[in-house]
Amino acid sequence: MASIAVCPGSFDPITLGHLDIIKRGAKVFGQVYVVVLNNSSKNPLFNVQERIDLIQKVTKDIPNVKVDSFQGLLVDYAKSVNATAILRGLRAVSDFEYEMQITSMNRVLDEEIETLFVMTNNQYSFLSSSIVKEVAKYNGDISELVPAPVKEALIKKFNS
Ligand code: COD
Repeated sequence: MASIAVCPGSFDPITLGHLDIIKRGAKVFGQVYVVVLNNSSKNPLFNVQERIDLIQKVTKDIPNVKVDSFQGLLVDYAKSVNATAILRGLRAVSDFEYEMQITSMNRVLDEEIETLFVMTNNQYSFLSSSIVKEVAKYNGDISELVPAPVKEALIKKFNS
């Protein structure tokens, strides 16, 4: 049976940092479900369908990646697709406390699910969706930060 991982996030929008984690995860797991979930502390710019469409566009060449969304607990989604792992990225020490908190919570909710971390690629260590949105909002160049379809969508969003 193929090993199945869930790669959860807000992906508002997906950046080259996210994509790098997804690609590396897809080399390790038989199947990776990239799932858009609600982070109650964030106020998204893109709606769920827009975020899904962008992720689908930029992962279409990775055969073992599926894109989905879920309203509810991550562990419930993971169970529904028979995933045994949650795949997350780590950028810096500043990520650690937050990641440790949600990892521990998810383990309390479901002790069977294992969270695995992929260390960011150095070139993306400073990159976040929030930074990208900030730069795009003031017409800065984001070509090196996001895939082309995401750049287009951000320009459209801030100019409509
Ligand atoms: N390099 C490497 N990794 C990166 C980079 C980068 N440049 N940028 C982001 N990442 C990683 C992040 O560290 C994270 O691991 C992942 O990519 C996704 O990041 P975000 O910011 O898009 O997603 P988050 O952190 O907002 O996702 C939080 C969830 C939506 C997963 C969480 O809130 C959740 O599970 N919600 C559902 C409800 C639930 O189950 N709650 C209980 C657990 S708290």
